[in-house]
Amino acid sequence: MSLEVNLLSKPRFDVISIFPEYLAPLSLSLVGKARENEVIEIAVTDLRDFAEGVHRSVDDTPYGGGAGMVMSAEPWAKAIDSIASERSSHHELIILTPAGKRFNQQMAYELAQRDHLIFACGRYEGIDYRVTEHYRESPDFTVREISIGDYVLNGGEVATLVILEAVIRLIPGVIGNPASLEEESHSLLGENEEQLVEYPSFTKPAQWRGLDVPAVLLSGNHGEIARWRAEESMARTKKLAE
Ligand code: JB8
Repeated sequence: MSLEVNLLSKPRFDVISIFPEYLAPLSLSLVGKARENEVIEIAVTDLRDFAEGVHRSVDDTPYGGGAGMVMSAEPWAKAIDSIASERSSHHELIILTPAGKRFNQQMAYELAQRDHLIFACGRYEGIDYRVTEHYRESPDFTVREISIGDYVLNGGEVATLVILEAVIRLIPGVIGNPASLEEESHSLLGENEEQLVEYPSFTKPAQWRGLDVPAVLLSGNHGEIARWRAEESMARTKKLAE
């Protein structure tokens, strides 16, 4: 899998939410540093800035009945159009929903090559589906409905944090040691092309609370070490399938 360099413009990430404070972790750690170093740009937009009326309402009752509220299309379209109008590039609109395609490492590699990602974080029973339909009709947008797993969150914010962390660490210049990314990108496939889990890691001391580091790792025999790690990865992957 290739990790193409973005030569034209720095990657831009927009997040739209009614709880912008939920995205505060994007100022921390590796992602926060990448922003400070201007390798990437992230902006968080409050959906309510695009809502009308004294109450700045962003939701309404569902057609067809049922519990809960649905987020109205118009504030979303105003926010998305405003964000898109600031950039000439193609826009990848990512709508978080439990009904979306399951996020995986392959998708992280794909998204890491895009210039502009817009994350729409719904709440309540989700966003009026015509928002998805509308942007799917636009040649300026690719719309992806994504889920991070088979459980239900209260909204898309935490899922967005997960996806951004997985994507941003793959962008050239974000991680200090690209050798670890290179290793990650082609070491983790088994004989049937399945994703293998990592082998276990150990550091000093060699004995700790009666537990020894596997002797092969102290042997200095790099061929033996590589073979041991591959076997551990395969055994652990098989065990997870039980
Ligand atoms: C309302 O579990 B989730 C998820 C749940 C949500 C919304 C978005 C994503 C919006 N509930 O992936």
